[in-house]
Amino acid sequence: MDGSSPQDRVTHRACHLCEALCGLEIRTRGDQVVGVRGDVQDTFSRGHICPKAVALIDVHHDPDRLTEPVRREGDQWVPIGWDEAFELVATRFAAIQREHGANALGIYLGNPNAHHVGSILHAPAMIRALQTRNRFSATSVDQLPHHVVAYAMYGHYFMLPIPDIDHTAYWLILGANPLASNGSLMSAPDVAKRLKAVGDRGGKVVVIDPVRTETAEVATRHHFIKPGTDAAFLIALVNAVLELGPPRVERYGDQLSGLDTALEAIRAFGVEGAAAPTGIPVEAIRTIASEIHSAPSAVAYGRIGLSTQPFGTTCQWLIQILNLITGNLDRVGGAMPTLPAVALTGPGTRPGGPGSFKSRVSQHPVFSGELPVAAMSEEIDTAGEGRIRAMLTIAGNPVSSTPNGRRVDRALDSLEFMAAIDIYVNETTRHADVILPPASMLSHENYDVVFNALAIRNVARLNAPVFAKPEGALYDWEIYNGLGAAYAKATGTAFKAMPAPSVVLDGALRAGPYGKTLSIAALQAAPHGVDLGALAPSLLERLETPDKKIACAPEAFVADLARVRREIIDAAATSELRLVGRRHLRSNNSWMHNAHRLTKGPRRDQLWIHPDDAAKRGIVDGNEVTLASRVGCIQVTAKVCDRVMPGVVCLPHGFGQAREGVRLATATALAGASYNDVADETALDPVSGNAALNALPVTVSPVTSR
Ligand SMILES: Nc1nc2c(c(=O)[nH]1)N[C@H]1C(S)=C(S)[C@@H](COP(=O)(O)OP(=O)(O)OC[C@H]3O[C@@H](n4cnc5c(=O)[nH]c(N)nc54)[C@H](O)[C@@H]3O)O[C@H]1N2
Ligand SMILES: Nc1nc2c(c(=O)[nH]1)N[C@H]1C(S)=C(S)[C@@H](COP(=O)(O)OP(=O)(O)OC[C@H]3O[C@@H](n4cnc5c(=O)[nH]c(N)nc54)[C@H](O)[C@@H]3O)O[C@H]1N2
Ligand code: SF4
Ligand SMILES: [Mo]
Repeated sequence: MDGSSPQDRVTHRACHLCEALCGLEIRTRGDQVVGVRGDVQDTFSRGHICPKAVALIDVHHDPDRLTEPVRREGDQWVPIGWDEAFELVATRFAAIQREHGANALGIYLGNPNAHHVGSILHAPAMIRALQTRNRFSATSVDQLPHHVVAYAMYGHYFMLPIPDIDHTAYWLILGANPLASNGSLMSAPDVAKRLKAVGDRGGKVVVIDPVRTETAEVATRHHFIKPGTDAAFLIALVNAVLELGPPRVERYGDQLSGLDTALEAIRAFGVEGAAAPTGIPVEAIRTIASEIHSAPSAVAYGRIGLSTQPFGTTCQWLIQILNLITGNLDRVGGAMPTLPAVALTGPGTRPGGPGSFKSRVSQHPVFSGELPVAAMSEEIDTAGEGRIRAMLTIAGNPVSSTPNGRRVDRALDSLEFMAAIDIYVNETTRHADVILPPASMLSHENYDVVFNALAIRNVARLNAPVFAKPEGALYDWEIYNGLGAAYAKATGTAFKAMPAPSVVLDGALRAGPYGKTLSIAALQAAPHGVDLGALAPSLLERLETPDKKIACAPEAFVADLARVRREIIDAAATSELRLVGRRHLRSNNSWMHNAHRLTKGPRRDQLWIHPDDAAKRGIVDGNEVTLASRVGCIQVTAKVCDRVMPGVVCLPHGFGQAREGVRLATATALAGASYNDVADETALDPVSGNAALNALPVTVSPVTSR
């Protein structure tokens, strides 16, 4: 497809776009990328690739991608020098903080930060230097419940047991669609092949989802579940497992605390009572229980559909309990923590944990130094001491990615000053006064600190830059150093610039568990990656709880069962529709719609609605409809189909770039509206503060022509 020529240069490098860690072979001619394909020699991905990686060509060559710092003057963007840009941002931040207090500055970090070594290792120092406690990130519209559960049960927010899908005999998937997303908190190139292999070994894959997803279609079985009722389903399932025999917890010896307390609280619900509101027949739940009970190994895994709903933390806790009582926690074929080359747990790392304060306006919980992003707009638009008056966004698009996007939009517009470290003028950064764009990712050296640590094998890979950094451009970490220094100067504080990522990384590798053999040089000598072996049980010796035991019954989780009873089990049945999300192989959250290669072809922005629900409302396929929630409404196109269960409508997030001032030629021409313009910022999982983007009550009605 790429018409290669002998003069082409080939660089091998892993893709940074999603969590799957695919090795790429990138072909260039001069300063042009002419082809991207899978690196068949990659020790982990063995040539697997998806359409997003090929679209890196579009992103790199995108005429809308910023290549120099810009300052907004009216509706114009004027190029400025780096020193001027740093000084401007630093002096404005400093002045606003002097006038209104240190917390008048807010910071939001988006998802791409987790994929870039120069952000994950280097941003924290600059952020600390900026002295504000008003910090937010995409974590609280994503995986925060996993961290809260890991901290409470295992003593470290990053001690996340990863499903051992290559060895399991039974994979129960709840609220995840790895065939579209390529997996999350489970880095696994080519999930489709690995999922099929479960069946080929005689195992089973069972999917629990309100939508018959691509994953559901290839699974052994799929059960529709009423959105937001998974906590009840998991309680029923745990109880059904306990009916088959005592908990199989011998392997944990005396390293369990609170198991009886947890199980007693769960038993109080029974199987039938808990199953009733889920829409899944009790016999089906008993079947799953006996399959898990008799399988040589099994693992339950829940992602976005479980984390971003009103019971995110309780769902993730119950998944741990289920894996534990079936003896599958910390076992081959079950769920095990990784042992990454750059340690994210253990000595010298930050264990996380609840904050010592609550959010100012709504008293939301703070975890690991971050406030829930659902509270960001109210922290900006609510008057009073401690109100945010200036913002810095770093590789984040909260207008499209966080709840009540229109309120976020208005809040950002009301700021005294905003700066963004970003590559585009998009829905969010259009509100900035200054944008600081890092050089194209293809000119960075990269190492996946986070996703190597979440992979289904222990792997490591250093990714060479494809191009030299263009003259005058800066890497992300150089921007943090520049801004940190300028801020220190403006405030008379101290800032110590960080050395290049390769230096920090080399130290981290040498200090890590494979430090005797792994270093930058060793990784450079292995351009297709290093396999460090299959996951192995290690949780028990690595527990960081004070008593070195698994805490099975954290008080806040057990207490939340009362809410499960009140809001799921005892709730009166309603006929209201519930909105859930979906991803497509050709999307990447909200920011790749300017890539022509991903947006051509059929529309992917429609609202899926069940034929019965459509008929009741007089809606036919292709109709324009109004989707409304407590916070507002959007107009979308209906696609009538039975891939959603009755009572459920399904819409992808990340559309709706067509807003005034956005400079994305391809994206703004697309149809579609933003899911998060109806997502409700007051709907969240109160235990963690994670936004409840899914299972949202909505109404759908035809748009009547006037
Ligand atoms: N309704 C709904 N909402 C959701 C979700 C959902 O399932 N449903 N999913 C949630 C999840 S899981 C996540 S992770 C969040 C993501 O939330 P965000 O991270 O806030 O949003 P993204 O769409 O990933 O936007 C990434 C931003 O980074 C910029 N960017 C891209 N590459 C680079 C780079 O190399 N350097 C810099 N500096 N900037 C770059 C882009 O221009 C864009 O502004 O969205 C969440 N929102
Ligand atoms: N192509 C593509 N890949 C991506 C991304 C992308 O935007 N596009 N984003 C990346 C990111 S940042 C992340 S975090 C991962 C996420 O990866 P996944 O967790 O696999 O996310 P989704 O594909 O959104 O799948 C979520 C599923 O939850 C279901 N669901 C919604 N509500 C409920 C509920 O109440 N109960 C149950 N049981 N299910 C429910 C939805 O129907 C959907 O099928 O994907 C990553 N990979
Ligand atoms: S699956 Fe993910 S890592 Fe692999 S090529 Fe696609 S976007 Fe990149
Ligand atoms: Mo995410």
